[in-house]
Amino acid sequence: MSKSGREEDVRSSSSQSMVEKTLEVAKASVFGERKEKEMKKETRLGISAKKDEDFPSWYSQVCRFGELITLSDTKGLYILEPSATKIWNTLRSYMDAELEKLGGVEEKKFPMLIKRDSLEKEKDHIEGFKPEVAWVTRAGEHDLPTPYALRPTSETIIYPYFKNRIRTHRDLPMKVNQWVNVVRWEVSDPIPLIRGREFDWQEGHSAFATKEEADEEVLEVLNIYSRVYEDLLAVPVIKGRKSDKEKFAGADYTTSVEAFIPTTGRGVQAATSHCLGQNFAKMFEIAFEDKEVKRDKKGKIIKPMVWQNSWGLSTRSIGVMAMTHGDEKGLVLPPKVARHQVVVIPVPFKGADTKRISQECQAVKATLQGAGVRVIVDEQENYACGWKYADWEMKGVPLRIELGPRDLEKNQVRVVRRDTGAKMDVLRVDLVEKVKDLLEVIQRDLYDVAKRKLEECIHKVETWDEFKEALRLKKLVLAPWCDEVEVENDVKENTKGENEAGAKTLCTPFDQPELREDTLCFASGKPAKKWTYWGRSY
Ligand code: 87F
Repeated sequence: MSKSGREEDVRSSSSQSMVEKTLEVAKASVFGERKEKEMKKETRLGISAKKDEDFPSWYSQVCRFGELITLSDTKGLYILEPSATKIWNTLRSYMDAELEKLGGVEEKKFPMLIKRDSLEKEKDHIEGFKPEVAWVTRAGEHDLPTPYALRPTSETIIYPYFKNRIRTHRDLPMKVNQWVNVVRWEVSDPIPLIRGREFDWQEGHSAFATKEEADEEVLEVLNIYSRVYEDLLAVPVIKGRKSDKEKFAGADYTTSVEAFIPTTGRGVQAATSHCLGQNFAKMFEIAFEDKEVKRDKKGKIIKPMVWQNSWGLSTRSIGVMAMTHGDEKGLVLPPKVARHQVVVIPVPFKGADTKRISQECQAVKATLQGAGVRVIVDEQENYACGWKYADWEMKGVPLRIELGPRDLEKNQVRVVRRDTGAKMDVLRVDLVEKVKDLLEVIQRDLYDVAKRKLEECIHKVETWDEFKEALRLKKLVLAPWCDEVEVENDVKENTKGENEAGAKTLCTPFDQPELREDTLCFASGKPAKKWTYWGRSY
């Protein structure tokens, strides 16, 4: 019997194929930032790093061998492979439909180059981000008369457009969304999909006549983000509000969905929805003539400023998904976003009617495809079945169907779940129903398992000692806080590790546990105002 307990496969794994694959890795690595030593022990044969021993290497291998990304010749720039683009396109379609329901959101596309003067017009919010801005300074042989920034975000190109387009209350609300790539020249070590120098995102920007409308939209969009994570990526998130220290500098307040990676004990900001108040409206002079025209003493029409929001979700979401569900064998894809939901693998052995097996595999494919399942058959002849099983497991395909001579005899197939490894024989007549059912079960189970792990990680503490201990245990710490920035700074300083940044506030969850009146801040001893999540973060 083979390792999988199935009929023996006569085609031994060809040594040529292994060499080929190893070479592939070597080639790919030339274009990467990885150290040579690291490269040597790594082959394409499997994930060699352990999730709970060396998470960074494990994660990098999962992203590359799972074929989400390929490294390019520049640090922090990645090639998105079909598995990742499929996920991104799925999120995009879902978001577009949700934004359509929200109403009035127009998809547009703004230029990717921003004149220096435009970018710097608005100094306050850009100040802290300046080191990350990348510039285009030459065209051909000549220096450009003015440098252009590669957009790191598009406020400075969209808000001048808002100023021109918004004249009266009839032009409001104005809501635009664009799906584009942005460049932020990070100096810290890149992490595939989580922190790179270029990434894809959608950025939404809206303007309203009233603060109430803006406030309402902030939460509506946050709820869409939460559903993208929970319903599509099967990743549980926490909705809440950022502290004043952690909010976007240009915003009145920032809300976010936060995810947590139990293995590393780090939080990760999964998407943000900002209420910008009238901050940008004042800077960019975005004002409108109201329904009831009011005039000043000199008879001049008073034009109120608009109320603005902005919101963004990026390809970081794919990285959070990979970190959440991936295991020792590689990537685990939730069925709703998987490019291939099912892989069919022929399992012939000596003397078997390989042609018939192949035909049946194609028939299974056709049946499932007809039922709307995304399915592929792996008929490569130079790889053994066992090798193929491991390869598709690495790529995270939710279900594997094995089909050999004994299955043919019994009119059945062997179905194997990627997430649990559970195997079952399914009669061909029941196949469509069973596969569809299993895909739904896997989607739900991935979420439930991740949700349970997240809940197990949450530690509610009330004292500094408890806080330190919870942090040491890599927990997501929920603590009563006085809401003072000095305390946040102190906590960060006092939790700095040798090689790791200190803990910070992740968010103040909307879902607040009861706060007894006499509850004190875990760090300052002053009266606590709220329960807030703290942790190290990405
Ligand atoms: C990096 C360089 C320059 C983040 C930057 O979150 C500017 C920035 O403004 C910058 N990194 N930000 C904040 C982005 C805020 C906001 N923009 C629209 C979003 C959602 C989409």
